[in-house]
Amino acid sequence: MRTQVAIIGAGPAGLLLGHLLRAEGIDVTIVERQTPDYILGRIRAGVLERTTTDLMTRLGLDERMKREGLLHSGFFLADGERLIHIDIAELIGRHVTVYGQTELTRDLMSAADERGLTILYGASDVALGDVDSDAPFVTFSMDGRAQRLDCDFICGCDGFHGPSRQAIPASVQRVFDKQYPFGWLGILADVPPCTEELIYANHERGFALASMRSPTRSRYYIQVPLGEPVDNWPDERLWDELAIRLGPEAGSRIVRGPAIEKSVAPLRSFVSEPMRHGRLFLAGDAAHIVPPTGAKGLNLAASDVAYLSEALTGWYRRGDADGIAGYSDRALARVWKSERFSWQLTRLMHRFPDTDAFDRRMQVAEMDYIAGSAAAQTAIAENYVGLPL
Ligand code: RFL
Ligand code: PHB
Repeated sequence: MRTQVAIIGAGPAGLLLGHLLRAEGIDVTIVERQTPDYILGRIRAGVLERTTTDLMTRLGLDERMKREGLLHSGFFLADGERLIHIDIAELIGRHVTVYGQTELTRDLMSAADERGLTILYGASDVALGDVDSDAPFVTFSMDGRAQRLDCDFICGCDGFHGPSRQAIPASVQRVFDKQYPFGWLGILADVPPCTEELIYANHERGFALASMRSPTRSRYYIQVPLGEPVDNWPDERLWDELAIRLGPEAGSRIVRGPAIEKSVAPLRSFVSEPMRHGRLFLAGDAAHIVPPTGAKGLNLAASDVAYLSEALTGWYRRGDADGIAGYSDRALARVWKSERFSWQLTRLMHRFPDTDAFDRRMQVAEMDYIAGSAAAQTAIAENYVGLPL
């Protein structure tokens, strides 16, 4: 088999990139390990930046997102009894859109056939070959048969655990890794949300987040120790804990219901540099992870592929190699700013096992500052809606 651009991974990064390249007439094949149902069963991101929704608009795939997505003009930071409103629309003049990653992925998957985007699901043993030559290739097995896909470029959009990052020699790779001593236990339930806007709460028992997917579907998270078994949290115990951590006002408005999904995700900050090696590019979680506190992971995947599609289009349209050469630096500049924001918000909103009296006073002082400073609120809002591309 032959294609111009081989993409590994049909998550948001791979699917968005595939569509952006197809829109420029570039031939693309995506090789994905899982089945479509498995991918659509992963409950992840909920908040989309304007940069991400603009890409869906550019692709003409925003019809359902515009109809069903919830435009949010602000969110709350809670600290004990205090609620600080970050009015992003007032401060920055932009909104974010609450639309699940699952829905975005579904829209991109459904449009693949009509746009000529080939996706090979169920590929096992995916491996990358000759990435630093002019003739890279991808091998895999499908239906028990060995396959080889020759291409001009490989885009590694295969998430944190995929093979693409490993294809970059350790001698040229620099890894930055920070693991947090806690995870988020998430619950999805078909009940109305307790709040119209998201609430990020720093409570003495640990962080909690009230989020949603629609007016009838809620998504909540609580901070739990690393390695906490989900079975320790039967639904009722989790609802009780959320009611405490979200504070009396929001807590009393919680509507309880059976969990549709419940899982624990560890928190991590991670960057692998560079994001290009020869004819291999990394994008999204394959290259970097942010803790979910800033709602940046999916949005960073989207900005990476916006840059990457521009670089590859320049190559195919004009023979311009500058975009390709500059991709890694350009993407990393934005990645590190999102890493900073996600790390800072994580530190501010969580109770760490070693938080001492001084650290706690620092959190309170920072909350005081944010509560009383339009400049501080603007800085948070500017990052939350997404820095410009
Ligand atoms: P993905 O989504 O992991 O997709 C990678 C794809 O590659 C496939 N793959 C392989 N294919 C072939 N061969 C192999 N060997 C392969 N290995 C893997 C996988 O099957 C998969 O289909 O990475 P991508 O596309 O870079 O997208 C990244 C986002 O998924 C991620 O950053 C976000 O979900 C992070 N995130 C959030 N991001 C936001 O922007 N806003 C949010 O509100 C937000 N909330 C969250 C989140 C992530 C969470 N978890 C569970 C980590 C909340 C949570 C709880
Ligand atoms: C979610 O709804 O899943 C969500 C929202 C905001 C975050 C993280 C996750 O910061």
